Amino acid sequence: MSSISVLGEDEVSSFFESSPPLKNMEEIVHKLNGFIQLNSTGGRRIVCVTSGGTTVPLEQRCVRYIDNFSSGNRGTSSRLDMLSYFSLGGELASHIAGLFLMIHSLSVSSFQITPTFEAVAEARLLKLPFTTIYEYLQMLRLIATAMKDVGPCSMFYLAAAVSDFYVPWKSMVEHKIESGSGPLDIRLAQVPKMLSILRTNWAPKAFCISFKLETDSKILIEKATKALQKYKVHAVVANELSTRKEEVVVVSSSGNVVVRCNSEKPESIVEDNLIRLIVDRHSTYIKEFGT
Ligand code: 9Z3
Repeated sequence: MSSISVLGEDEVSSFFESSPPLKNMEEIVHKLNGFIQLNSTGGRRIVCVTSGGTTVPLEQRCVRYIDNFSSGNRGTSSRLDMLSYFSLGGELASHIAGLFLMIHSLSVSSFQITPTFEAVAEARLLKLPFTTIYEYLQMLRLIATAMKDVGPCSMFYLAAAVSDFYVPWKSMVEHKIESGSGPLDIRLAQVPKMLSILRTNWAPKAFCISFKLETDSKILIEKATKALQKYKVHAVVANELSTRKEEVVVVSSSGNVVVRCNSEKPESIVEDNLIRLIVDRHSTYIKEFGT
């Protein structure tokens, strides 16, 4: 078996070839390149935070769609925590700043950030909205390939809830599916996993954090461990739907770390401790790369 088929590269290529092209592709590329050029200096980091859920349209002129659950809180809170961690200094000297590319779902209202942070983030934040799985994955590929040269200073923090199943564009009906003729049968194809390709081809030197969501806590850690091994990401943040705001487990080759809110601080959120851990690990990764 060739390495190409192991990575599922054929499935990935045919997914992109058959996807409807991004409407504002040129504008996105322009913004992206400008952003990276402006910010990839002096060892600064660029973090791509994805947030929100992707949709799977059922009709090309979409009236109905299948949605992946996500309120967008994880992505937004994580980004704000990264921002305050970077701007408050601490272990990170002033010449290193946090920069953010945020893919967020249009349907997520919690994306709004406070004016104070907005001011800090100016020119340091590029927001790229997505709705469908097609838009999300095309944008992720654009970002990852554009960030390739940022090397170990780049991070992917993939908190978006990404559809596992979709209707391929070519087999999707154009017009609104007619009702009134009994039950509807839809066959969904599997969305090819892009994480391996991101790690091996798109941005191989980037620090990469993915998330694993389950509703059955009994299988969560096992699934996260499998994802870590299969996709060779640097850590998988495992969370169970009902407890995701209180607890996550960071699964990595150095062991599993349970991360919770600070019990003595009522206003504390799990992201405060999660981001500290992830940013510290990224610092170590950058140092190791440089030696
Ligand atoms: C997550 O697991 C996120 O933590 C949540 C955050 C979506 C649960 P909220 O937005 O929730 O704060 O309401 N994201 C990743 C989910 C996902 O699609 N993971 C894939 C999987 O589990 C791997 S790429 O298979």
